Amino acid sequence: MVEIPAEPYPYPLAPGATALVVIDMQRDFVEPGGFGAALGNDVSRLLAIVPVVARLIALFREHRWPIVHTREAHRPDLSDCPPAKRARGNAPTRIGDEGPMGRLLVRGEPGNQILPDLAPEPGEIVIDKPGKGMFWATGLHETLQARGITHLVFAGVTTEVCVQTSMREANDRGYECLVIEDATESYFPQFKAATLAMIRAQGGIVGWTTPLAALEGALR
Ligand code: TIU
Repeated sequence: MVEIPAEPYPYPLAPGATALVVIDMQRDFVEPGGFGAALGNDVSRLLAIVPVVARLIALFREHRWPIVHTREAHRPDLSDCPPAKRARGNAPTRIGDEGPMGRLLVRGEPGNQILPDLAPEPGEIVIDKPGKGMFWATGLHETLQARGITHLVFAGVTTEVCVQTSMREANDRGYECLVIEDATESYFPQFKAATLAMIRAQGGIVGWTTPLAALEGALR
């Protein structure tokens, strides 16, 4: 175990059994004209974490530890998109509709691609998930179990939606979870702060939080 300075107490990272999970760093959420913008959000805040997430990915590649990249993505026929999800918000442009970066939140479309600066490398795990959480209808738990992964380090967007949902799902499946504070972002700064606070409250009821510099310092 390597002790990582974290809140609410040091995180016991298990070398060889730890994977990085980068949640939904796709154009749909970070660039104008995507799904995030269609929901009425100012997407510009999210771009700022890209260099930090890139540093975190580099750290895991340096150690040759597994990296999982997720995308929120639906099949082109939308058979994996519940009608309620598509209808929610009553937005003029919805999941599956044509936008400036192709069909919103649909697999293979330009907007559904991970940002070039954070692109997966061969051998890394890429998961298309139809929900907010990374375990729903993806088979990811079995993939991680087959590799002996017990610890997950989280990054990506948005903190209180797909990151938090995935981290809570992972916690219920027995994974020890650490979220990197400056490698995640929300359209709403107050939601990010509240999410990090509730994750580490009550003795780390969902997991731990720490800045990237603390992880780098402990691992290098
Ligand atoms: N809307 C919002 O904040 N997030 C999402 O819809 N998906 C993810 O968080 N990836």
